[in-house]
Amino acid sequence: MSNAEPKRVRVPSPIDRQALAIDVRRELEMPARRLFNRRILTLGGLAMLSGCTLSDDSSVEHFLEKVSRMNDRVQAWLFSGARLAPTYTESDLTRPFPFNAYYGIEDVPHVDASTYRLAVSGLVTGKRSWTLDELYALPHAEQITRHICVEGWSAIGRWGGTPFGAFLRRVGADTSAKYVGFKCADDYYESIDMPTALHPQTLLAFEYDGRRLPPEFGFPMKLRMPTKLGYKNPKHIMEMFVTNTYPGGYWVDQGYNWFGGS
Ligand SMILES: Nc1nc2c(c(=O)[nH]1)N[C@H]1C(S)=C(S)[C@@H](COP(=O)(O)O)O[C@H]1N2
Ligand SMILES: [Mo]
Repeated sequence: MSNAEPKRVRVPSPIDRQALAIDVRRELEMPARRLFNRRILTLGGLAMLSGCTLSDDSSVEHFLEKVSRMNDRVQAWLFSGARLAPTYTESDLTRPFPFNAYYGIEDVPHVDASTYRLAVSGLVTGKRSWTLDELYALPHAEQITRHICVEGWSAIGRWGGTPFGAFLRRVGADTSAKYVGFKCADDYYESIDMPTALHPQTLLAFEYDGRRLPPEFGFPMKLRMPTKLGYKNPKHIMEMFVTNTYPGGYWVDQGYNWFGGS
């Protein structure tokens, strides 16, 4: 048996393959693709653009990573703080609204409202923690928007809370920093780009459909961003921090695209 056996292309693991499909589909859907020759944006074309050869597992992984990072840059470049996601009316609401998490509904964390404190840290002048009553007293906004999950469903819901950009300014956040990171009451964590954090429709949501956010939808609060896919919207937020160090995210660290625009 010679040791010159050709390297075989191994199929990426299921999560990578899923992430690849999402990213490549998004890449093809991008308006920016018109900048390129349509034909170059095949898998082979993307491999060429990213300077990767798909000859073994680690190069496939490297390729996936590169496509995803290219995708982040294109999405960040196309993102406009002024472009609003579509809004809907009461009659469009999806009932019942679906629950989703990386675990079943019986394992939803139950956060105690009386002892809860939201910790705000990192690049902010007002490092402190907030009680729920203090947060509920902040300016109120509502939205009826569509939540899109990469698992292939979408649903229209109504959320109430406080505009996140105004909250960031109130806590003296350095809005020239790159990221806002979140830690949740389950093992979930996420991070977003500053332009999305400051987008007018980004809401720190305490309510679902006019009532206190129920446990399954993220009590005591979730970040609701109609400009981003479902997995970018953290529920059960316990801590948030402003940073220039890339914090990643629960699904992102398993291969999903970080920008995650919808
Ligand atoms: N803390 C936490 N946040 C989370 C998740 C999770 O598992 N834990 N799942 C994400 C995903 S993939 C989706 S689609 C939405 C689901 O939100 P919903 O239960 O309000 O529909 O929450 C997102 N935020
Ligand atoms: Mo999702």
